[in-house]
Amino acid sequence: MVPKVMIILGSSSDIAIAEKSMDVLEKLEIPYSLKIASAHRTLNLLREIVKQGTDAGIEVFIGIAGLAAHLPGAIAAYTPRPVIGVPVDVKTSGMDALDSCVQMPYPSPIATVGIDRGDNGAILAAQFLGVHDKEIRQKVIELRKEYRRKVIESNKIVQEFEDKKYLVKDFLTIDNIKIEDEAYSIKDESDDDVDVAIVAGRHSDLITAKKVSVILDRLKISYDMKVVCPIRSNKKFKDYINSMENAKIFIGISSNSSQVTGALVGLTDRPVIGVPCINEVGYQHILTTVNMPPGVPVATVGTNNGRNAAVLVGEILSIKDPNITEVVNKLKDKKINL
Ligand code: AIR
Repeated sequence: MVPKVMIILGSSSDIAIAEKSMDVLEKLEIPYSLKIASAHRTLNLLREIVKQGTDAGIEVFIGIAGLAAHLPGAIAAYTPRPVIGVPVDVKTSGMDALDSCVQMPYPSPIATVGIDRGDNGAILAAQFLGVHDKEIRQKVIELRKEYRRKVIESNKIVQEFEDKKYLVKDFLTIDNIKIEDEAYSIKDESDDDVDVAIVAGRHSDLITAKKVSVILDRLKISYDMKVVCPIRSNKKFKDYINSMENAKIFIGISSNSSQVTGALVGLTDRPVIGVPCINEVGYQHILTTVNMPPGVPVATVGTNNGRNAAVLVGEILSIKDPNITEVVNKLKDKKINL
């Protein structure tokens, strides 16, 4: 049997993080492979694993590594399939590994998740597969509901503080709140659907959004684009995301506290790609985009790297599209330039 996902570790010392990925994939009943191959110590082995895996039909790769974590990048060099990077905290709190994964040059994006977030790496892989497979998509939706239920149920802890005399006077208890159901459900497709919805938080982020659209045009992938901020125009933001409910992939572009991607993951079960931007004082916002809690991954690409966000879309869609596979392969081999 050819697994759908291949997890590659830089070392056996990364196994605890890989176990988080395995637990999710077991739960979602997605077959996977687990290999150890270092980009620095065993590059030839890595190349063989990735090439043979791709040829056999692996659809998504997850690279897990610490320190100068060039493993996911090295995987991306040998496959047109999407590569997810999980940076591991070995030294410098994992910041070295994070930058090694996320700050990739065009046209080799790594869909980076938070430091040590093997669970989110696997959920993201399932979301990528779910773009082409309704059964997997439905399983991700159920998993998201489980995370949601856990948060709501955790409010029970408040009742334990019965000796706090001012707290017990609170009129608002979670049991009394009517909670609107999260709008995750699979809708019928129509001819008007676009593949990608691009959301920029403010007009100055359009410089980065434009880079996404130029490459998507060249890859012949349909999209819609909107500038809307979830904090300043909350209703408009929600209405727009709902109107795009059949988009296969969302791209959020923002700086500061990365509220765009944070809000997007709450409103869709689809993969969300995050492009952190540099704000007016020159501070880049990778951490506020990438370090998402378990259950809600954001596939983060490098700062201002709209072009890599578009290539990542191409890679996700390439899973079932030989034409896009051919273009991505040529692009990576420098046989064409988009
Ligand atoms: N690593 C291995 N080859 C290249 C890199 N960056 C990473 C491993 C692990 C860390 O280095 O992914 O997180 C330490 O590896 P080890 O084998 O010395 O424990």
